[in-house]
Amino acid sequence: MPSNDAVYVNGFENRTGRADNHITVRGSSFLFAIAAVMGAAALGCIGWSRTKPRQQRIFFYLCALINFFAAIAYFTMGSNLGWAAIPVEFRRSNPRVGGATRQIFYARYIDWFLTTPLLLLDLLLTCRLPWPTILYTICMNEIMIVTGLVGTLVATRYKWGFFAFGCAAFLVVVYIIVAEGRQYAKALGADIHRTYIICGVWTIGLWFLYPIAWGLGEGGNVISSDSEAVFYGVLDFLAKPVFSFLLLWGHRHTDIARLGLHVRGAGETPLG
Ligand code: RET
Repeated sequence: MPSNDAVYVNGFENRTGRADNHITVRGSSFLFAIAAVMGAAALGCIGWSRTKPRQQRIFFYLCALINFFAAIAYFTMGSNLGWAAIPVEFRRSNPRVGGATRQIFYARYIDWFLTTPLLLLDLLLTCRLPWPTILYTICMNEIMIVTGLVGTLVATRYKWGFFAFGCAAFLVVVYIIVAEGRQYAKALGADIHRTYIICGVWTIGLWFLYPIAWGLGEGGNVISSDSEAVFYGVLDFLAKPVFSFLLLWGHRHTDIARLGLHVRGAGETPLG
């Protein structure tokens, strides 16, 4: 419960202050459930990695890290932590929110800041783009996340300026996945090409829904922060555990040496 007088219901401040309108941790069991799924997915990736020699495990480790970070983020949010009450200037559908505040989960941006570069690494190493392109894409991605976070925390309509910068950076990421990555993947043969296309289409399709969720939630204040949490929760489930499965399944026969990702060649280290 925040220490000031404000009363929050479903993430919206209720200024009537009625006794039944206390802060709820409603939604937390949903968030804990996602945390558990993410944790299980991380363990699954680690377990699966043990079927491969160490030199062949890069994609498994990346996917395990992605899901582990997310498990911690969802545990944080399920515990009703990692959020702040931000004043809202914008309001669309909910007349109660005039001059009020909104529950903003900044914890998810810490998660995204750490996990979206790893997701991109998964994808861009699959098509084996050159490192300068990978670095450039990841930095554009970080601009997208940070401007999204700043936009979320800004109370005035200038938040949409930050959103616009984030969208511009996002379009660069999309361009590299769609145009450059596809060409490189094609050159790596049918198996890797198929894996790249499946995971690339999955990624692009899902990632476009995040700015929509942002516009309806933290940006436009059209949906409550509970609905927003469900929206992002479903997206994160599809973009992390399901993506991990699709990618690792696609790579089940890939020899990492073909991607130039081995250090000394598979099986050549003293410990295998
Ligand atoms: C923001 C707002 C600023 C503009 C854009 C956004 C896009 C965010 C995306 C997030 C993807 C997150 C994933 C999480 C992992 O599961 C920051 C919402 C374009 C694409 C995939």
